[in-house]
Amino acid sequence: MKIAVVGATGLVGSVMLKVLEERNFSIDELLVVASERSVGKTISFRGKDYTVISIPDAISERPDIALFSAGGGTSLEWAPKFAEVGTTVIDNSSAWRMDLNKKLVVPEINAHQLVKEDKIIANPNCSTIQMVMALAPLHKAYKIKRIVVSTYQSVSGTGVKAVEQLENEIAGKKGEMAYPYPIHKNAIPHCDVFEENGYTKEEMKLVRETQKILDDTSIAVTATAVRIPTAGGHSESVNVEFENDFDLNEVRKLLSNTDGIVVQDNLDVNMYPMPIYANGKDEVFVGRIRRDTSQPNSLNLWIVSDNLRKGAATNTVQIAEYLVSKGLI
Ligand code: A2P
Ligand code: 11C
Repeated sequence: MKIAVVGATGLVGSVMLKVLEERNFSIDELLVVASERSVGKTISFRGKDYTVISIPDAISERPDIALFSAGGGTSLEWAPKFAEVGTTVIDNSSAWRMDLNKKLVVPEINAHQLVKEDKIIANPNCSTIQMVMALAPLHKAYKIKRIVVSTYQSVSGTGVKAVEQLENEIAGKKGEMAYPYPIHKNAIPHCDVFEENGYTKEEMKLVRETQKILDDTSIAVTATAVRIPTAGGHSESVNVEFENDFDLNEVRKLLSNTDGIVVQDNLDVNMYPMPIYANGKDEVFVGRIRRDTSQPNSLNLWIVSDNLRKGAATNTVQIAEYLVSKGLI
């Protein structure tokens, strides 16, 4: 298997390499790819140094799989060119997610839709992935009517500059600003850009991607996405109304029995998910599971996951693993 990691010098790209290493993904040849600025730099993988190459050079190598995390523009321009030479692209940007001809995949939920002909496969947004991971088994059991979600997103979701802004502010140093306001000691209700409807793009990803992944446009979703001064790991308060009533113990059992979900919910010992513990892990952590007593058939959940792992790199590598295991490459 010849694998290219496009955006290998970036935050997500470097976690992709780490995850490929940890999961022992079978690689005969690795291509590390970034912008012209980085060509010639070296990146270490499994104890060996690899030289960063450009996208055109990577395409001429015709890799079997290209894991992309190099921004939407790069992906729009270059993913089709990889596909033309027979490479299967798994793209972490927002470029292809809502394209009617592209699949938006969380392996635990809908990888079974994938076929050999899918040459550009979209990886969902981090805040969507962790939410649908917890909601998919509940949707199957009780049918979701409406979701109200508020997010508490870490600075690593924005990128290196935002991580540096937080570190500088904590250290009392001046530096470049990734956000329009200080993030240290603050909460900014503004993730990604604003759309005409008054919501941010991040909030609308939670609406549109959830409906696409759960394959049900009747699910009503409303979201508020907030940036908070955590280094890594997104948290979400999720209120969900079902068509049918549920039993809380059954909800706990369904979540506990779902691959990739860890239930952390024991109030006697103050056990609930938190980003400092979810950071660096591949699972989605769910806690504070309780009935919404203000209306029938409604549930509250607190969902936390590492946005760079299950929210990005791990999910992408899992899609690649699925393709290989099913002979779709
Ligand atoms: P580079 O480091 O050379 O700029 P992040 O998400 O952390 O900002 O990282 C973005 C990644 O995408 C980096 O690896 C970056 O490479 C890469 N990248 C950005 N623009 C391009 C481009 N036009 N062609 C190839 N790689 C790109
Ligand atoms: C954030 N979810 O934390 C974003 C980062 O659509 O892939 C990833 C943006 C995207 O701000």
